[in-house]
Amino acid sequence: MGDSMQRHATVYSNAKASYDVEGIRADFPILGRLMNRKPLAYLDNAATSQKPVQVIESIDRYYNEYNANVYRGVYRISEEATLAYENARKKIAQLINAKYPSEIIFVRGTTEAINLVAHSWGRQNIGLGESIMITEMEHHSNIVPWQLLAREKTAQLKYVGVTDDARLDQEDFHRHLDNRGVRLFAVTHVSNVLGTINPIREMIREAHSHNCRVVVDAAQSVPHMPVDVQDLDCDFLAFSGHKMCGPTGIGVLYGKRELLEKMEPYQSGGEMIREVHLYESTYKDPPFRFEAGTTDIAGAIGLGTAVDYLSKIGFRNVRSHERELTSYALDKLQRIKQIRIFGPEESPMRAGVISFNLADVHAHDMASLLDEDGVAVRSGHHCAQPLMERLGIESTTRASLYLYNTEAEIDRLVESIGRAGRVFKI
Ligand code: C6P
Repeated sequence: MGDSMQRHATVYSNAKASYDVEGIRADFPILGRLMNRKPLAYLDNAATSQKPVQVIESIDRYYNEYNANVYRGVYRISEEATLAYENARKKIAQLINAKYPSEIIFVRGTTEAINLVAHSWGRQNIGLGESIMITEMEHHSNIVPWQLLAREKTAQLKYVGVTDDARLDQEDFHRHLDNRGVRLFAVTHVSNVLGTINPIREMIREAHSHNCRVVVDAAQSVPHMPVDVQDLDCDFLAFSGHKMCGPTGIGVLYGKRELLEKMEPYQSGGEMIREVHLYESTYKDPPFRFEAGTTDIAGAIGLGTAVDYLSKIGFRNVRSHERELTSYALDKLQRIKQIRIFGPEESPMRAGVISFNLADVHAHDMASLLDEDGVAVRSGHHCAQPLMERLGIESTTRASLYLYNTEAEIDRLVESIGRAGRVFKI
């Protein structure tokens, strides 16, 4: 082993030694629940994550101690609420290394963030005959808004295909860009079905050299690994709080300041205006221009606490833990007869999302049998029907991992799939 590899191995094993998964689990009350007298093995983290007691208590504290609307009151608890809300924005800016907190817009989740870009930037910048490029591995949230925009503007949708080894087809990508007229590329950082981590940094650079802006769907990346928007140089990036230990109903759109400043509002109403007259209004600067009405104050504060919680553990450690568990799971699952596992081989470019089918057992039947053993996984098309079509299937069963999962839970998943195989006589 060369010197540099030895150094890497030492650093990695130190991180492993200090990763206290049992301590982390103790922070999540729900993980103590019994299902059919078996402990809950929660393996549906791509759908939503569980919440640590620190986040639950911080939301509780807001409602118990300083519940008030933000920006609107000069009294003490309203000022406390405003401060906590704006602190959450700063924490998120720091988390993804945004240049300014004003580049962070609170929205309901990834879906709303992408819709905001489509309705505002998209309507202003996509014209007749121009193209929007997306990929075959997108979630419906990163497909349907672009279909609607393309129809409205008589623009074209171009798809980057998925290769047989579950990666984005780089030839398609370059061909579409070289054909000119592609104004926007909307791409997922991590596939919620395949677990593929896409090489978006390089793709963003290439898109920019063709005068094409890039929206990154980071719903499955920001919760699991370090993400740096300045390093990526993406124009927009969207993610959801509920997939990263935060509450539901809150998410984030990051946008470069110079783009946000030129964008029209998405929704309109209270607190996004500067002045309203009978027939016209002027708007505040971002982010307030895009946060009309009373926002999810408790949600933003809870998400801020989730960011504190995950940052204390360290996103590099979370990623290492998940990578190790994924490789453990793939190794065990591959030994099951007649199993088809989707996604790339274990590699630095694979996240902790493992979709599979066992012979011709329907994914819902598989998930129901696993549930009898207390193993919670998702089954279905995972809101990615074009990808299902590409794979020639209707559905998969999907196990998705997070910071609190253990090898023992993977063992239970594998045993339970074995039991399902016996039930279906495979
Ligand atoms: N995927 C899953 O089980 P929202 O619902 O707005 O928080 O996130 C939408 C979304 C967008 N992009 C990707 C890549 C996603 O995975 C999701 C949510 C969940 O896979 C629920 S369908």
